[in-house]
Amino acid sequence: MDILTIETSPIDGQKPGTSGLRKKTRTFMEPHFLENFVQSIWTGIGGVTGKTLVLGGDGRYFSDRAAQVILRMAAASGAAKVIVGQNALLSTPAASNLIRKRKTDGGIILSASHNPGGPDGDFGVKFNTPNGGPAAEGVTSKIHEATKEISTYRIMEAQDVDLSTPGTQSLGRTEIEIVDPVEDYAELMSQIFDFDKLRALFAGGFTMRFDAMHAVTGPYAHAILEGMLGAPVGTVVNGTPSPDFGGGHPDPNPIWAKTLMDEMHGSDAPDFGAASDGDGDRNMIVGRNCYVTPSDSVAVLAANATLVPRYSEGLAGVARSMPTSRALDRVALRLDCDCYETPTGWKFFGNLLDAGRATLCGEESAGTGSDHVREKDGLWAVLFWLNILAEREVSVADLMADHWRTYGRNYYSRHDYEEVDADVANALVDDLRGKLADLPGQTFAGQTIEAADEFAYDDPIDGSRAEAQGLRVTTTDGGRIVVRLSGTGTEGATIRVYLEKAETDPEKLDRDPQEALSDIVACADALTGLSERTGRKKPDVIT
Ligand code: G16
Repeated sequence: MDILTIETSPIDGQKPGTSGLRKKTRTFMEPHFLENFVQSIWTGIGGVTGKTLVLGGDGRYFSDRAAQVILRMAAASGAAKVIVGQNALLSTPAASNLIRKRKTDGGIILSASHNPGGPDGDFGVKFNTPNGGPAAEGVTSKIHEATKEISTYRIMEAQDVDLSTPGTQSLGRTEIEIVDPVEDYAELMSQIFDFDKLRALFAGGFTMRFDAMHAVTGPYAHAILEGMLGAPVGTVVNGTPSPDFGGGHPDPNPIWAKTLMDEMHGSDAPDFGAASDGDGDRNMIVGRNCYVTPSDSVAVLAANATLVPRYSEGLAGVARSMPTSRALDRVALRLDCDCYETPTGWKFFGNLLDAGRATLCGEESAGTGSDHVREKDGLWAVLFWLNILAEREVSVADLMADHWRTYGRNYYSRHDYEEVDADVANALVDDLRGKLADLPGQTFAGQTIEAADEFAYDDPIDGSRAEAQGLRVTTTDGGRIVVRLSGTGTEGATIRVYLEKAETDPEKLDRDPQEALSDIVACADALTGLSERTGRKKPDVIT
């Protein structure tokens, strides 16, 4: 088979963001766009000659074409082997597991996570390193540098590889192994959790709804929840992956998973509800009339971890991204274990997990995970909750009430302003940055500022430093405001305002979060001038 060397030139805008390169699908479909980036990945990781890679994704529109291109480019550059999920499907945590389990040299995940798919939606390409985690900044910056210097790429001239059936094929001298996407992942879950206990839970009449949002977790949830654990058929809804996620927005939060939220707040609500996103790494947890914020969720998992077989000996440490609420810190204090604060982006947890410093990690953006893989893991979080509920025999609402009584409550919400003019958004952040030093002691909307800074992170393992990771302001009565721009959006800028208020008064633990946070919301607006500058009266998304 011929190997073609195609002339190309650098294309602007190929800088990986919070999680790989995310763009409009149509941008990825432009001539050379995908090929330039993939060749730059090869360059950034020192070539793929003789290497073994994993390839898969969430099945969104264009994944099938992209997978064929990547296989032909891997073969043209001398890869020894590519392990591909059947039909190019692999959830992000399943890909991470395969990369680790098969001791490969890394892998490529095709996904734009929770962003909508389809020709007018979003697409993404992410490289994960041999530890199974998203490439750290040292690697992504080499990839970015390569995109700025590229002049040719290599691709094999060949027919499509049939990815529809597990088995082994060859492409030139490269072996292509097509694997069942679910099998290895399901086995891993059965080693972590008490599956006998979970089977008994469902056999006893426990009811659940899992909304796979027409995304990649459907086959995993069908196989594990309904297959291995005996939950009734119908427990998993929207369980067949579709290239445009059924026309929906596969983001598991109260806005986009509204059908599930309505069901969980209805008169016939199941005992437990959950959802996951496009590529299966995010999760939403909801009990009967009780939505659990992602920040609370990771705190609950940490507090109850020893009930799960894999974590029965306790946790080495825990970690959360900076904007995530400090509910986890309260638990870590009681457990007497370290609690690390990292920048937004799962890649920052990798070193802590590899070094055994942290066992559990979590983010406000609906991500929780542990050292079992190097990605956040939606279905794992759901099984963790089920294991806790099976052991403690309480409802989600009672579990949360007990948690807050024990540890106090961190009221929390994130307000997103999407597709804001980039200049307006940058000016807002720059202006706030400029006045941080003078804020302490000043009062905004009745709230006195205690401290204000811009977050920077010094990685305790490799000593690398990440700067400009979000502006944070605390108030004298336990409030916190964080402002940063999203690194995953594909249109204009998304301003994220993270709002938090600590509460330990037992009489005040049961308030509506937006109401409990109203003073902090007003303070954030007075501080940033957000509503006036953007002309927005309210956020596009509240989580
Ligand atoms: C990615 C990252 C997460 C991050 C999230 C939101 O998740 O892996 O660490 O919290 O994006 O990032 P931002 O606030 O910059 O938009 P995912 O699920 O989108 O891959």
